[in-house]
Amino acid sequence: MSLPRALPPKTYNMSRLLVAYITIFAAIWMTTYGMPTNTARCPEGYTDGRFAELCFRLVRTPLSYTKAAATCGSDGGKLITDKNRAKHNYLLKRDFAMSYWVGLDDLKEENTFVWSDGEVLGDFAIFSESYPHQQNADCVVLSRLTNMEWVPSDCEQTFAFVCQKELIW
Ligand SMILES: [Ca+2]
Repeated sequence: MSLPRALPPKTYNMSRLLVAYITIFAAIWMTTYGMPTNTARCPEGYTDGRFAELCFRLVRTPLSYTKAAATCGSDGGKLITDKNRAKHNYLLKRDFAMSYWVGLDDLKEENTFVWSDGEVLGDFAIFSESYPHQQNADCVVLSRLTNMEWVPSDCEQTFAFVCQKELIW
């Protein structure tokens, strides 16, 4: 009486062969297409994607706030937000333009500032003290004149602006 073998030698060879095939396939794939994890990309016309999975589009043509917001909206973007210290430091490093609109205004209700994504202004607010808020200044500029602090401005004035959109995964 002979004992049954636990694993026939043929099966072992087959699995080794399979591993070899997969390794070769993966090597060819990565040489051709790069690492498979690197799939995120910015929407057309937008770049970066390094901060909080956001991509940006600088428009140097000065426009009024409403026209700037509409321009961003035309491809599904929104005027850039500046909601916390980390984002603000990032914007300083990017150095987009001399001065530009951010998506923050109190057009609907005086002194209730709302971001371009609908969120009401939180604790992080860096309005420049050298420009006291006036009632007709309903829109906000990141201004080089105040070391890139926020200056409430007449929305009909024209400034460059930055649109933002999320990375595509
Ligand atoms: Ca106002």
